[in-house]
Amino acid sequence: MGRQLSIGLVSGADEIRLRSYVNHTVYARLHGLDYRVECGLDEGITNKFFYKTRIVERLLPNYDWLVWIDDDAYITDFERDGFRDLIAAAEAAGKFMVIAEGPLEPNGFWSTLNTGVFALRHDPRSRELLGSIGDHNLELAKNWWDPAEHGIFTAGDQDIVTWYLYSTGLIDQVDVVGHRELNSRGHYYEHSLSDAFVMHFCGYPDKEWGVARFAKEWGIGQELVPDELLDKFSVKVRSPLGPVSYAVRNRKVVATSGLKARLRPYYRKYQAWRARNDR
Ligand SMILES: [Mn+2]
Repeated sequence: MGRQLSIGLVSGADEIRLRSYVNHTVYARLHGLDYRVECGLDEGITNKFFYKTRIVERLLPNYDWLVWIDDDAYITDFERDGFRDLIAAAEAAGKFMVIAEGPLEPNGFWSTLNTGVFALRHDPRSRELLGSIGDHNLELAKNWWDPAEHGIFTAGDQDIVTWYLYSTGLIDQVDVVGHRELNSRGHYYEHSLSDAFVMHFCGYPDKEWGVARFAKEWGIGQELVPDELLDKFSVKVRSPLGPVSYAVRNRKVVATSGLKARLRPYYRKYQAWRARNDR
């Protein structure tokens, strides 16, 4: 047996907008991963999705593998050594990336891949992939894109990654896993929080509200961390969105969805716009 792989877990954006870092930190402490939450501000970033790829580019050389997790993605199965297991399988198969299929969303959107959560090997192939992220290639990806084959075009890193992997054939060196293994959605949780590994709050009009609602449904705190783990890792600030603020936010979301029903014809356009602006 060789030495254990060093695995980093990183999240962030251009701002710290959700408390998912509590969820990520607890998971990382429990499973021996080095977790960082990064502010991705940097020179020459032209697209809000590129904060992410710049962070990954900067941190990748520090590890054997680096896992990116969006700030709106929360781990729900704390018992699963999910990242390490997926990475071990990929490493054994000579793959340089692990990423999940983009599952069908309740609004009908889907995509071949979803870059909200992925693992990259510190490897020239990863450098090459990260090097492809830029406005010029976004144009090429857009021209290449066939919605029937690849789903929704989001005008971000996801489309470039999809275009690059499929058009170069590098996809053969990527482990594409089921969404339940790495990057799932709320409506796929039916029996327990272990139905999937990571819950990604895509497409919520108010993500903080979305997390709070999901937590309520599953009888867990807003960090989506079991109480015994909150105790174990000294988490003092818990479920900060109180019942009154939750009710206010809930009323706003309900009002917006009522409006949505009345404006149905325009709403598809708005949804498509929002999908392009959702991280
Ligand atoms: Mn996201």
